[in-house]
Amino acid sequence: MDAPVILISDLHMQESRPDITRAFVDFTASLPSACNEFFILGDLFELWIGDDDESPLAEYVAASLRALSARGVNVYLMHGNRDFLIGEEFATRCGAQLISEPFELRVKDTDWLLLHGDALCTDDADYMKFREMVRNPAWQRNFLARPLAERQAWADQAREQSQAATAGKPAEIMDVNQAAVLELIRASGRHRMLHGHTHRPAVHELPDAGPSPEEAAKRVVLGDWDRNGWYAAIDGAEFTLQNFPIPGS
Ligand SMILES: [Mn+2]
Repeated sequence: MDAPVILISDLHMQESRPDITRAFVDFTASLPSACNEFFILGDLFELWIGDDDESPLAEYVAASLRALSARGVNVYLMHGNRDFLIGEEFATRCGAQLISEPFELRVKDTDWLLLHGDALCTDDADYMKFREMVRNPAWQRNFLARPLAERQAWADQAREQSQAATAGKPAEIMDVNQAAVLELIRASGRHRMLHGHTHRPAVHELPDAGPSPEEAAKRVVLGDWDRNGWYAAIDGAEFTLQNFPIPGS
């Protein structure tokens, strides 16, 4: 893992999974000094209803990222579909920079495109409609102005509805749409894409979208943290996708 860029996503941290929180804190503490940039590509938390919802979990996570940042590592936070309400205040507490997607990353001479991944799941029309609503700044301002208890109740209900809807959907609808992937690669002119969200860790070769007929474009998918933790390490054109067991999971 001696690479300048390390990326993770989909930890879904919550009070009921202290094993994942512990694994995350250990992971950040053990990042090698060769790591200059650390990216969290969304769904760091299972739920985020506003930076003013102070919890021991949030403070614990912020403290570990602050320590990482104090060691000279640049920490970047991208929103996921569960923690899209993380704001500048929490990012500052983490010593992190909030980034929007798609984020264009250059490592040595290689250009990467980073996303959470939900925006690529265009086959799920209901979800895309929901996403458009909750990513709207006016909706967010209005939501964040409501009392915490009201926000929590809304989130509980949204999660129940989402679980019920997900149970009835074929698996391929919740994966990325191949045309959306290719369109983004072509429009950006970048041939390496990395995202999480789908919980289907893999490295996909896209022969038709590469920089030349001999070279395929690549789509790297991070895994979610559950029994195993996942990360990608990027060093220019070289990269690895790794996992490790989470003790006590
Ligand atoms: Mn997600």
